[in-house]
Amino acid sequence: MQRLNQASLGKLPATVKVPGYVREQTRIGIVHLGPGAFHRAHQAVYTDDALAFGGHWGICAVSMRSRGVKENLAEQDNLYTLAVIDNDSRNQVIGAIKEVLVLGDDREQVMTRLCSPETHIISLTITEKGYCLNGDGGLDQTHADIQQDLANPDAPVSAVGLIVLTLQRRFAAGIGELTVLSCDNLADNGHKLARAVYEYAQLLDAALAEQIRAEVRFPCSMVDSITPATDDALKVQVSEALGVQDNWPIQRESFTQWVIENNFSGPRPAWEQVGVTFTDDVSGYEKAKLRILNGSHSSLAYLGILCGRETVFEGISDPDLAAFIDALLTQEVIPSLNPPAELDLVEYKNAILARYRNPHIRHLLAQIAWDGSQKLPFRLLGTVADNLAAGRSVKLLSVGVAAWFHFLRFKLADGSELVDPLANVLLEAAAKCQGGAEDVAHFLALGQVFSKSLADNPNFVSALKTAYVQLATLQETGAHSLTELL
Ligand code: CS2
Repeated sequence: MQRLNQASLGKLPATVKVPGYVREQTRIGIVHLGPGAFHRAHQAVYTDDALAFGGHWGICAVSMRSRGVKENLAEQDNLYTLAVIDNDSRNQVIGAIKEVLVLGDDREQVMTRLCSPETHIISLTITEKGYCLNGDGGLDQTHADIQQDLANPDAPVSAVGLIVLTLQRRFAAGIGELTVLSCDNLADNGHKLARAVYEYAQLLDAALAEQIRAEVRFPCSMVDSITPATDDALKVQVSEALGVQDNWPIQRESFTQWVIENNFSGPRPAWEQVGVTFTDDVSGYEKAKLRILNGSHSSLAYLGILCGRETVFEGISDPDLAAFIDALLTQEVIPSLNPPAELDLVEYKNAILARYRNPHIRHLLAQIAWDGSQKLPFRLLGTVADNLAAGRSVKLLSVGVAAWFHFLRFKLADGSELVDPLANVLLEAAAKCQGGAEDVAHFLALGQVFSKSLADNPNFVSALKTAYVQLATLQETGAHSLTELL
């Protein structure tokens, strides 16, 4: 079967949407760090649609480590298919990514792109762990990548180090204008990235740090679309629909949302023409999404796995798990939020739970369970801290955190890989557990995850211990025992 590429683009069925601009004539204006499935299903799609409104906004995608995206897209002229898997399923070929580079292999080309005067935006989806942050949201100077970069500032391996080197060279060439756009699931993502970049630059050159603070913009953004990992079934389904072989399609639900802070130092694509919301304050949208969607995702992942469920759909289809998640959001998450006037949180919560019930999407709980040490601080622990400070309940939030503890013990016993940058210390903590309430102290001692104020809070510790003991038999009793927690 012929491959999907520039030559076969004109032979696709009329039902397949193809780039609405002259791709060969479009130059690169964005460098994106971390071109995983989410970037290719979300920002690259918005940008592909926006290119129909003009401008040179082709994307140079830079993988920080893996070669997979470059190797798989190279034979397709970097074209791939977005398969929207929903009631209104459709296929769209995305052409916005013009070039894929790997930092370790193509460092010189990467720097050329980053330092080009035609590059106006650096965007990132490097996941929470890619920011090298410590427990209070600042740069973790002890992080191995940061240590490496401070010792070798001209050959950075971290996103922070690469951004600072880029800015240093752009300033030296008189190209100060640049916007750095975080598209990751962190609260205050742009501010956190700016702080990490500033703190790293200060360690190298205080004047550079000040120039970055004065001239470079780091807008916050909220991103949302459920994007399960690509599997073989998708490759077969898409290749049959297109009539050509696409070895690297991506899938997502129909719902997609991008809210970006109005804070650019130069030009940008016409994203507002294709459904992106621009606002002066992203925080209300961002916190609501992180706490309602991602907080329920993580709670459902750990509880669902302990109850033997494999996908989000299976988990939310269990009436006891669904009742628990709804109670968690209604009783403890929504009261912690102060949303924009136009955002009705009950409607928003119900719409998210309806998205979980999409029978067409096979979203693995095991994928959501990755990197819990990096996710839970933003998804559950921030809500815990706010509720404790306000005298509100943390009982159900603690169930999600305690379920993570049991999940860690399950992974230790099971011997399967724990995907988490802190896997070793997490499994060491799990190994100290005996099964009783005192186990909680071993996890709370992990300062990279739990702030001292949280770990020492008697109300939180008590709620965690109660939940931990109640969940101890969940794998045997099943989700019905969750009803006793409500
Ligand atoms: C999920 C997110 O994998 C996970 O941790 O919770 O990727 C989630 O699907 C997206 O944030 C939805 O916008």
